[in-house]
Amino acid sequence: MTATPHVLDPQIVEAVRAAQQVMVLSGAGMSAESGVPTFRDAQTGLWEDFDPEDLATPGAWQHDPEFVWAWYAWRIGLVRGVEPNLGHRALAELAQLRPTTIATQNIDDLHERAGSEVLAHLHGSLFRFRCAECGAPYDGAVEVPDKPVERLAPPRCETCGERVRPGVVWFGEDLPLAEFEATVTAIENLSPGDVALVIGTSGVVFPAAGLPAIALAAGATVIEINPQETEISDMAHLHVRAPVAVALPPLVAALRD
Ligand code: BJW
Ligand code: ZN
Repeated sequence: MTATPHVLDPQIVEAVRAAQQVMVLSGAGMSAESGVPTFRDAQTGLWEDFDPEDLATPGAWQHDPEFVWAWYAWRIGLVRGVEPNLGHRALAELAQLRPTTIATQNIDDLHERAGSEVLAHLHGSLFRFRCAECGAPYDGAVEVPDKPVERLAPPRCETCGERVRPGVVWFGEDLPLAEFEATVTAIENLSPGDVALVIGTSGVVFPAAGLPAIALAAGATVIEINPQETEISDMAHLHVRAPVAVALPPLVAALRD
């Protein structure tokens, strides 16, 4: 006998079915089943002795830009080599069934490659670069070695000749203001009966971790999809304790009927 997957908890299906708007707030767990390690997973290979929280900082870049650039180059290669998972694809289908807005903390492009439009990449993108000195965007070539290397010289800015840096948001840096404000506005515009899906985030990094509270204040039903309990679990009305590629396809399929 096949057990009914608890993701099909009728309350969850009914909540999403009744929603006029769905807001998706995704984090690293969204891409885990594509083969992208979550941020707080143990790192492997050359970076196993380093805590990503120490590498994703302006201080790490100041101290050793070639080491930090090599880490990002490796991650660019990793993401280019993987595919959106069934969870990403289900969300792209959800947008055909209900008005759906996605704001992600992820710097990968897997939502877009699954066919979703993304309102905001709150922590930037692996595929955007800018000068660390003058801030000019950099569209030139970026070398991605076949194998991980410990150090790699970042490209040089075409305007001022200084180093180009990843277009991501490190600790202590500002989020892209327009994208953050658009996200807050989209959440504030939710109405009672609408749904916020909080997917695959540990809820420890602010201000993104504060967004579910805004959805709650707007009266939306907050649904957490995460195999683990998190810092923001208490805020959610409903929980799906399953990985995204297991949780989302049956939920979206149930809406289709
Ligand atoms: C699955 C799964 C599966 C696994 N299916 N789920 C208030 C209080 C305290 C501190 C602060 C505060 N406000 C600001 C701060 C300081 C700081 C901060 O938050 N520090 C805390 C750590 C204490 N924040 C900042 O400095 C931010 N800047 C800022 O606030 O500027 C002021 C400002 C405010 C408002 C507007 C404008 C400006 C910047 C934060 C930058 C974060 N950057 C990083 C690195 C990006 C580049 C890179 O990747 O290299 O972003 S850190 C890292 O954490 C990355 C992630 O996006 C982010 C969040 O991680 P996430 O997504 O939650 O992943 P994990 O790994 O933590 O969790 C994965 C989850 O998935 C787990 O729960 C698993 O169970 C689950 N999972 N498999 C579903 N298959
Ligand atoms: Zn420059």
